[in-house]
Amino acid sequence: MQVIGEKINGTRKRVAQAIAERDAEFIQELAQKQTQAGAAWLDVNAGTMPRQEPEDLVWLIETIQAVVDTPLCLDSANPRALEKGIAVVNKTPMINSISGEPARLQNILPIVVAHGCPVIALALDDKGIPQQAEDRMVVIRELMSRTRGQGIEDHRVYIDPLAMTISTNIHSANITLETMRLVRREFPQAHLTLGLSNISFGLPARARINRTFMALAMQAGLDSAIIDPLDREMRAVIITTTTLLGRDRHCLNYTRAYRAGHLES
Ligand code: THG
Repeated sequence: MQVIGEKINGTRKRVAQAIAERDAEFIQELAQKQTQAGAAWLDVNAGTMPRQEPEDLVWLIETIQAVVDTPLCLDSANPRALEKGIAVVNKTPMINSISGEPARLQNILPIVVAHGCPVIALALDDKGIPQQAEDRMVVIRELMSRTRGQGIEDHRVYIDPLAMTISTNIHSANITLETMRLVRREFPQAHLTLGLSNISFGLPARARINRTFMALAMQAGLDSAIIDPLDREMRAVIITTTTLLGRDRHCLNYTRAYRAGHLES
């Protein structure tokens, strides 16, 4: 499981405040803690104010890179912000994201190609997020034909079938899981990722829903996720599920994690 740390996100109130006040210490602590907890990537979202976003993203990147060398996942739909961000990164970043929206494909795919970035591809287009798994596959097929057409190998694409909250549609998790199974069959070399915490928006005890959904999603093929790396129980779920799915010979990783104290509450 490649963990993409979700915490540096300008749509979170406390992070928006830190960005506005140029509170480097707060951001740097989030970067260090997520890195120590094993995040392979750090998602960086500067918020959605179009005038501010490019310079805020650049400030976030430089602030983070002053304390960690974890590669970044630039979370923006704004090509200008992505270009400015890519100009200051130390390591090739993941681009979060392209989608089937024509403008986004047209403006962001060339950036991905020019810089050789791994890229997240969202199962949505200008008509929104399809309600049925088969219709999300239609969008995903179009995206894969575009990335392939640009010479991007499938293993550099992280398909995001989209996790929407179950609080407004009780079938939401099922649709996402079904889409993932279809993706796994049709695009076995591509990665699957999710903004997994979206699944629990609007409900109490969100972490419990997120952790249980992780186990289900891993069985459906999830191999990467934008999550809170500081959730120790989530980490235990990931380790245990990996073992249960037969990807841990002799349960070696599980017993090692136990001895390291990762499986204690
Ligand atoms: N797909 C892709 N990128 C994404 C999303 C996606 N980026 C943004 C989002 N969705 C994933 N990131 C988050 C970040 C935070 C939360 C949910 C998704 C969140 N945070 C809570 C809060 O801020 O109150 C609680 C967590 C906390 O406090 O640490 O819910 O779907 N490609």
